[in-house]
Amino acid sequence: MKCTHVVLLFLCFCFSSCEASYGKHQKNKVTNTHQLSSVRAIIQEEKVDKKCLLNKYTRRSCSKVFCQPWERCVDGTCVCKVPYQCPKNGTSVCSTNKKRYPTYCHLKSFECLHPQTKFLHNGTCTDEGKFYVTLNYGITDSEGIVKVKLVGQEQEMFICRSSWGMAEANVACFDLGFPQGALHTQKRFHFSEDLHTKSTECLQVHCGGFETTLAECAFSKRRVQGSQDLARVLCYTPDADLARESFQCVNGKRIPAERACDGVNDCVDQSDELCCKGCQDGSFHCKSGVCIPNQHKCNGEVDCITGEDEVGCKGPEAQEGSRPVTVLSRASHDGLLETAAGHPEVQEETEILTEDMDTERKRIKSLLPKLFCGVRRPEHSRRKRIVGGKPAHMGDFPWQVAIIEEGKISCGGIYIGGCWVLTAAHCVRSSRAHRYQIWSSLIDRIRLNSEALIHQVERVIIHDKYNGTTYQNDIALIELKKHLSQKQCKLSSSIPACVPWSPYLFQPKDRCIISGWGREKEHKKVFSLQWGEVNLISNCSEFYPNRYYEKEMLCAGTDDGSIDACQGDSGGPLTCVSRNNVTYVWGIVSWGENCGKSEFPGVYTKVANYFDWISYHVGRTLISQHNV
Ligand code: 4AZ
Repeated sequence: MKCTHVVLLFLCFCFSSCEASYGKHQKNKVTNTHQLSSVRAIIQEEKVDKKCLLNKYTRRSCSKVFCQPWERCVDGTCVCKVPYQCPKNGTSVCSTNKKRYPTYCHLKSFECLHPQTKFLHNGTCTDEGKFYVTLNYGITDSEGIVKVKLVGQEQEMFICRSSWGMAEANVACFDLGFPQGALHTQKRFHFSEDLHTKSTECLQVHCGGFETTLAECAFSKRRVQGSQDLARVLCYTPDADLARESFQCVNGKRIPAERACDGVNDCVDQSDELCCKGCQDGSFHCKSGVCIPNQHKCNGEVDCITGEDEVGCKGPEAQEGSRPVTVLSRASHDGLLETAAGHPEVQEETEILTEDMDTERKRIKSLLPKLFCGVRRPEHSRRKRIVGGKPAHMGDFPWQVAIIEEGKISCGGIYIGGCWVLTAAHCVRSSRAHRYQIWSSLIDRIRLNSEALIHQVERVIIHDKYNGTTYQNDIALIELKKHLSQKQCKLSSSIPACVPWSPYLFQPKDRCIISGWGREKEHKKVFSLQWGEVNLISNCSEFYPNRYYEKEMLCAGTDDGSIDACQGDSGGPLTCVSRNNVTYVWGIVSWGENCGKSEFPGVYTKVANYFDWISYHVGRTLISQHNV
């Protein structure tokens, strides 16, 4: 195992040095092409998660990425919002059909539904507003040096090469009618020298990667710096000859294999960055298997659905912005600076010509309603203790509830907001709804604490595919009765746990917490709420052959089996905390062979698999954390 890594590291090193010395040693490169492509194939093999690829995830798969603010997540896919669902704040923008929209979000949501209508410029529409992109001096229609005519500028202008990356090239090609974007950003062309001498200025451009026209990207003007300073592009056509190992994007585009999992959205649909076991240099690996560019780390916007790209950041002054004009981060000996796109750039005055719609997109995002869940009150943040069945204190598990039947705690449950409690189907029966009481904010069932509240049950909803023999779909919802003359349920000391919307939020080996009033190992009765830390376990069918259903269940336990759920804990929570400190109900205590045996870990209902079922019953707005 170690040996393979050493070999691979060496190959990686060789691969990047070969790339870096392109031009200087082109002959060597040609002779080694075959060798190099097999190296790339090995690297590619290691990086990409093939099983994940079968799901055909794209930038619209909200179990992998966040939707845009003009989209909402429905059944795992980002779908267009209708314009009235956009925040009202903002200034008007003009579209290509010369219509004015109250905000950028309104226009983007309209465009999402009617793709022929695109952004033209900020402000109200004027007659002289014209924007277009052209390719020049290329041999075919799909390649050339990029020229742009901006709204409010009289002349067409070249784009500076230093600001030109795959994000910008993809948008330009898309704008030009190549739906699969660009293949290359720096293709060499032969053109006459006087081309440069004529143009003394070029346009710096920066796109966020979500745009459908270059008009949405930020433009500034600066002096041309040399003969190679103009941006060129080769747009992708289906007959593009890659002549080497390729990665097949979900949209059908083929990209060189080594460009998968490098943080750059080469595919346009992002499918090359969503199923990665690791990421190449220059990019950051989200726990959810997504590669994002390093510049997106600590930029003030959460990119990883698991939140870790904005954790441990040093504050605004240390944040790397996203516009090349401001992201002059690495000075080198010759006075050149490296930009976000990795191109050297001379620091000099630039004149900003168009607004940055990426900043506007972020601002719109910040205006969207936020769901409150999974965050304890600060005074109740649980003190860290050693692993073991430990007594809980008031406020430690504000989502934990007890189901009382005939005066005894029969099961646990999880408060998820509104009047709703989640539990295991095997804990309850619809016909017995009137017999249950739900106790919230309870710690000790003998010595009652003042915060404890008793709720009657309005109805019980059992999953229609619950199987009492196999314990498949062991999930149920309990709706609490509202107090007379009140429209809402009052669970004053309770806080809802968040319902996970994606199966990629937590992974095997992650540490999570179980809690309940269930029995101890020797079947000793327990009176006060207990908790313990367990690890998520993969390949659980090894422990339970023919009884474990991967899609619907998950396993958790400790190596020695010392921490486990037991009789009476059923229906209660297995909660996991994301890197940005949000608590999710990842599992519901369901079953297991005995208690506390390392060879038989506890089995839990995989809540993420039931997000749509839960939201169907409780309402999307109650549990959706993002873009309702
Ligand atoms: C039960 O009987 C039960 N060790 C719950 C969890 C486990 C075993 C039994 C897992 O409710």
